[in-house]
Amino acid sequence: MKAPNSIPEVLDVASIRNQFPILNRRVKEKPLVYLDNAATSQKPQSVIDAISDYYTNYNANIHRGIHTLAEEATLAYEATRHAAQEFIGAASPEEIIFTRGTTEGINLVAYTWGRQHIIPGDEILISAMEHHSNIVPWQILCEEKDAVLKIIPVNDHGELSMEAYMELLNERTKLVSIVQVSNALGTVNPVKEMINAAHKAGARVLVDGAQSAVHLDIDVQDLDCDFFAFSAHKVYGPTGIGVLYGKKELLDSMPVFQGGGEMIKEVTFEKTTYNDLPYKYEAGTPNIADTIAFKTALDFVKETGKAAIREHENNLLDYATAQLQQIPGLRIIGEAKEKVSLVSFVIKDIHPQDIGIILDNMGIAVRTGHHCTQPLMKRFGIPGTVRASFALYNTREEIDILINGLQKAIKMLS
Ligand code: C6P
Repeated sequence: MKAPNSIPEVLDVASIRNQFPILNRRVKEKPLVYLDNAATSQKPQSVIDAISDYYTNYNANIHRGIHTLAEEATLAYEATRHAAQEFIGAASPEEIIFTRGTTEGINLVAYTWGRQHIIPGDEILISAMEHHSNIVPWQILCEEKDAVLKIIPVNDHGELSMEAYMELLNERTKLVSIVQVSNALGTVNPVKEMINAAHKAGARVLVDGAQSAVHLDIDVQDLDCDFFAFSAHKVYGPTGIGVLYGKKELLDSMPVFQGGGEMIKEVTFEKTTYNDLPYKYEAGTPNIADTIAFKTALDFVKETGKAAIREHENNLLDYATAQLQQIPGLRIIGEAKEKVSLVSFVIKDIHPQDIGIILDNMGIAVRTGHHCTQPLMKRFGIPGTVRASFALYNTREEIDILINGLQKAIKMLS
C-alpha cells in the first residue's frame, strides 16, 4: 500500500506487509484493515514457519534427552532466552523466566515474592490505569495478607499524577507495580523516575511491559526495575509465551512457584531440592514451539530496527489523532504528552460497541469496550472506548479507511 500523502516513509511498509500473510485476507468482502495490534499483533511468515519447522523437523522434549532431536530443540529453546535477554538488556539469561505471558509473570511475583515479603499493614502501590492483570493479583495478595492496595491517580489527559505518587510513597510501601504504557490510553509513564523514587522509599518495583516492549527500547538494567513482565504475542510472536525478568538476587531468594518436573534438583519423599535459575520457575514441559518462534519474532524486530518502527508508528499516531480530531462529537480519551501509537475515543451518544460492529462490516478491526481496565473507564465516566492501535505494517491509507468508516458509522447511528 502506498502512503496517500507526501510524508516520507521511514520503513519499507510494502515489503513488510508482504511478510504478513494475514494482511492479504478479506473480511466481509473488504480488504482487512487490522487496527487491533494492542490486543495482539499479527505474525510474519518467518514466525509461522519457525513453529512448523520445529514440529516438522526436530520436535522433542527439551533438557531431558541426549538424542539429536532433543539437543536441537534444547539449543533452539535456549537461544530464545538469550535473544530475550538481549531484547530487554538483562544482565544474564538466568534472569529470564519463560511464562505464558504478562499475566502469568505478574501472578508469579505475587505468589512468590509477594507471599514471602508482604505482611499486614504493608502497602502495594499501583495506578488508576492498570490492566486487570496488574490489579487482581495484588488484590488477592492484599486480602490474604491484610495489606493495603493504594492507587496513583490519573489526570484528565491520562497522565499519572507524579505529585500524588510521591506523596503516596512511604516506609510502608513494599511494592510499586506499574504499567509502562497504558493499553487503554497509550500513555507512556515515566517509569525510570518512578523506580528511582520507589527505591529511595525502600520499595521494589514491577514494570508491566505488555504494551511497551514492542514500542520502546527496553533496558531493564538502566531502568533498574526489580521485575519486568511482557508477552511475545504483542511483539509479533506467538501466544502462550512471555517473559518475566527478575533481578538474580531476588529470583534466587524467592520461594518456588509451581512444583513438578524440571524445577527440581533432587526429589525424595522426605525433601526436595530445587533447580537453579531460571529452571526453578519453569515446572513441566514448556511451550517449546512457540518459545522457539518467539526468537524469530525478536530477530524480525531487531532487523527492522526499533527506532524506525517507532518513527513510523509515531507518524501514524500523529496522522490519526489529527484526522480523528476533525470528527464532530468525537472525544479522544488519553491525550498524554508521551504516547505510543494507540488512540482511544468515544463518540457522543453512540455506544463504542455499535461503532465496532459497523467497522467490522467494513473489514476494519478495532477493539471496543473497557480493555480490561474497568477502574480507568470509571475514572473517565465512560463504559468503554473504541481503540485503534497501530503496528509497523499499518499505513496512512488504512487510517483514511478508518476515518471514512467512522463517518459512515456515525451517519448510520445518529
Ligand atoms: N492487553 C489489550 O487488548 P496477556 O494477556 O497476559 O498477554 O497480557 C495482559 C496485559 C497486561 N498488561 C497490559 C498493559 C496489557 O495491555 C495486557 C493485555 C490486551 O489491551 C488484552 S486485554
